[in-house]
Amino acid sequence: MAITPPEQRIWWNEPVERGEIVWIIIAFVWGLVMFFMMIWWHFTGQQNLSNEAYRIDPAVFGERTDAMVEQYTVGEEAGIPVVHPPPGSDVYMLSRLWEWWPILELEKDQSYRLHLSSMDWQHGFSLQPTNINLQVHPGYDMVLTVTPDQAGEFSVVCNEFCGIGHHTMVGKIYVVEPGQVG
Ligand SMILES: [Cu+2]
Repeated sequence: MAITPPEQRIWWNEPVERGEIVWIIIAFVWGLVMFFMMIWWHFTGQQNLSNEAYRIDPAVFGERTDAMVEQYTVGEEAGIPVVHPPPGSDVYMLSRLWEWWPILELEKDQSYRLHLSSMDWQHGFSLQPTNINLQVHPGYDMVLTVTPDQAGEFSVVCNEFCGIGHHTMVGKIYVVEPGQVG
């Protein structure tokens, strides 16, 4: 059994068993396949997003988010503003203990530059029900060019454990038909 010590004290120069060497080769080759598939999936799977990242002072990110919220708020839900920024613009969503702020309302088939950052700790941006997961760090402006192709209500869940209120950290993105507000 594997949990008992080897029979010989000098065990490391014994030949590796055939079965073991076969498994090592299989695992190694599979690891290589998956490595190249990562690049392949990036182009064909539409899952691995091409993000850009820039250094930014959290306070500056907060100011930009505030400016967008001030200009384009169209409603409010449970104290959180619902913002409808113009298509093609830079849109901001910030994370902090324990919320995603604000709620974004985007138009279908329009492109936006979505900026994500954290005001405090590391959070995880998981967009439900799509398979999109991004890490959100304080001090980094994570930028994605997004074109929502499906109308509806999407939830943002924090998937990096960030403390006592982690499980309550949910946000929202609405995708509406072009030209529609609210
Ligand atoms: Cu979090």
